[in-house]
Amino acid sequence: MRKTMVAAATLLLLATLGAPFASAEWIPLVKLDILDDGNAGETFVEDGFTGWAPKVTGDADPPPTSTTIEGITISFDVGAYQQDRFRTLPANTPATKMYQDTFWGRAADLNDKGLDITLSGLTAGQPYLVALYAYDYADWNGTQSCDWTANGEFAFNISWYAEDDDGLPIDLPTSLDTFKRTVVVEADGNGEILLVSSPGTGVPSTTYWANCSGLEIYGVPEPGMIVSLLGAVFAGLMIRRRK
Ligand SMILES: [Ca+2]
Ligand SMILES: [Ca+2]
Repeated sequence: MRKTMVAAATLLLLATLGAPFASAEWIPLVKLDILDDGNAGETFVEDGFTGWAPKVTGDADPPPTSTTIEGITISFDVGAYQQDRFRTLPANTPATKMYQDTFWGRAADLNDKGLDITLSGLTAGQPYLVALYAYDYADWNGTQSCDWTANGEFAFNISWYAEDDDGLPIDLPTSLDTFKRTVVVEADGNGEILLVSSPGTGVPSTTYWANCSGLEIYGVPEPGMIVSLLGAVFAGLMIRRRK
């Protein structure tokens, strides 16, 4: 009887301890600053991030370009054309190193696909927090707006007001988070998360480009870590009983 009560109390304690690990404790797995391949040295990489300059070709409909970090592969697939850009931001702009360089994917006419991002090598069914950074002040007259889905569900919109002919930016980042959006999504049965871009309100699909300036992936602790923690708590309880 007493053993049963101890076991029940232990299970309750374990469930209580385990709960925060299921939802709140995000562990950074990948922190990626997208670079322009003509400006790809360490000096261009945002503090705390890994730099990656995706391969850019002038070819129409090029194959996806990818990198693998800590076993997670990040792959960029464009609708028709790809470009990278390096923009000089005004002096003292916050998070300049993150936002001055970006990768773009352009749709073919009548094709909504600008840039799609596949994250693979994840654990099937596990939740991940994904953060996307996107900004680039030039090339657009008016609002640049992009909607993103994650594994088929709407994730977020990223938009800003771009330069209007004088070459000077209007919207500027005021912190690292200004043009960062996040979503929590479960990896599918293949351990993948697919981020798909489409034109936001007011952006015609025929002139549409989507971009990525940086990317972060956070995961929860593996189940094995929670089991180890719970085992330690259980062992502690048994030691206390023996005293
Ligand atoms: Ca950078
Ligand atoms: Ca960047």
